[in-house]
Amino acid sequence: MRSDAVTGVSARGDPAVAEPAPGPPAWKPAGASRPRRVPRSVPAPAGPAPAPGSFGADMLRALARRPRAISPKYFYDAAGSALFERICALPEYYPTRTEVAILSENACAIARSVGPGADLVEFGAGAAQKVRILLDALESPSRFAPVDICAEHLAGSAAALARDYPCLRVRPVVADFTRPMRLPARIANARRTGFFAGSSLGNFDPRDALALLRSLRALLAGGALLLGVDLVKDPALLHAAYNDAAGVTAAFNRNLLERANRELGADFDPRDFAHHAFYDPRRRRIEMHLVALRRVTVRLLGRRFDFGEGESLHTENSYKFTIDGLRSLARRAGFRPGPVWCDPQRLFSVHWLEASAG
Ligand code: AVJ
Repeated sequence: MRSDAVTGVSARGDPAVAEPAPGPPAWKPAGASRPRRVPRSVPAPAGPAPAPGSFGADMLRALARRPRAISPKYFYDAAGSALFERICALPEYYPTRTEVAILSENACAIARSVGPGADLVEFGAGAAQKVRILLDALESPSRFAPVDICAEHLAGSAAALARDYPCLRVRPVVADFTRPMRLPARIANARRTGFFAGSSLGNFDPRDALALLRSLRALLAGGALLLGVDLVKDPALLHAAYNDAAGVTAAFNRNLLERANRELGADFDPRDFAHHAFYDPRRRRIEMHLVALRRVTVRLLGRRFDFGEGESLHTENSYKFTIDGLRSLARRAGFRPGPVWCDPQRLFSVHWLEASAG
C-alpha cells in the first residue's frame, strides 16, 4: 500500500462515477458549428481521432460495443449539473434530503469524531453545500480541499466558502479523483478527514468501488473517511426516485444525447429514445438506459451507428448497499469501520471509516 498522497483506480472499463461537469471539451469536430452537407451516397470522412478518454472517444466506443454503455460522468455538463440539482429537490428523490438530515441531526457526534482543527478533503465537491453542515459543527476547522473535475464549478464554490468561512484555508484541487492525484502539501502532511457524499460510490461496479476505496484509504492514511451511501429498500421507492412524475430524471438521461449533439455534432433526436430506469434486486442496483423507440440511425464524428427498435444505451448504474455490506467492503479496502448514522426509516447511511496509517 502506498503511503504517499497519491491515489489511483485501475482504469478497467469506465470509472463510472458521477463527477460534476468536466471543463470545455478537449476536442471538437472541425466545423461542428456549421451543419455540413454530405451527399447520401458518400460516407462521411472520419475526422481526426478524438483524444483517448474524452467524451468523443468514449461515446464512439460506447456506440460501437455491445451492450452499448457509457460512463455516467458524462451526464454532468452545465445543463446536466443543473438538471441534477433539480433532481435533488424532487419529492421522489429521497437521497439528498435524507443525507442532509442525517448530517444535520448528527453534526455534533460527527464533529467529535473529526476533532478540532480539522483538515477536510471533499471528493466530487460540486457545489460544496453538504460540507457546510460539517463546517458549522466543527471546532475551528483548519483547511478544506474540495476536489472536483470541473474547474469553474470548483472556483465558484471555493470562493463562496472562503467568503463565508474567513478562518478556513480553502485549497481547491482540480482533479479526477478516480485517477492518481496529489493533495496540497499542508493537507497531505496533516491528519485529514475525507468526505465522499451523495452515494456517488454507487456509480462504481463492486470491483471499481473496492479499488476506489483502497486509493482513498491510501490518500487519507492516518485519518478517516466520512462516506454517504444509499441503502437497499423497497424497490417501489427506488423505482419512483429514478422515474419522477415531473420527468426531470428522464431529461437528465436524455441530456447525454443533447450534449453529444452540442459538443460532438451528433444528430440524435432525443425523442427517439425512452428513459428507462429499473431496479435489479439481484445486483442491488438501479440501471438507467436510453432505449430506441424505433429504428434509429445516428451520425457522430463522421461515423454511422444503427439502433434497432428496443436497443439501448446503458447510461448509469446506481448500486444500493446494506450497512453490513458497506462495512465489509470498507474493511477489505483497509478501513476500520466506526459509527454509522442513519435516518429513522433507514433509507440512507453515513459511515465513519478510520484509515489506519501506512
Ligand atoms: C449522483 C450518482 C448518486 O445515482 O442517485 C440521480 C445520480 N441518477 N438520478 C444517483 C442520479 C439519476 C445519483 N448519484
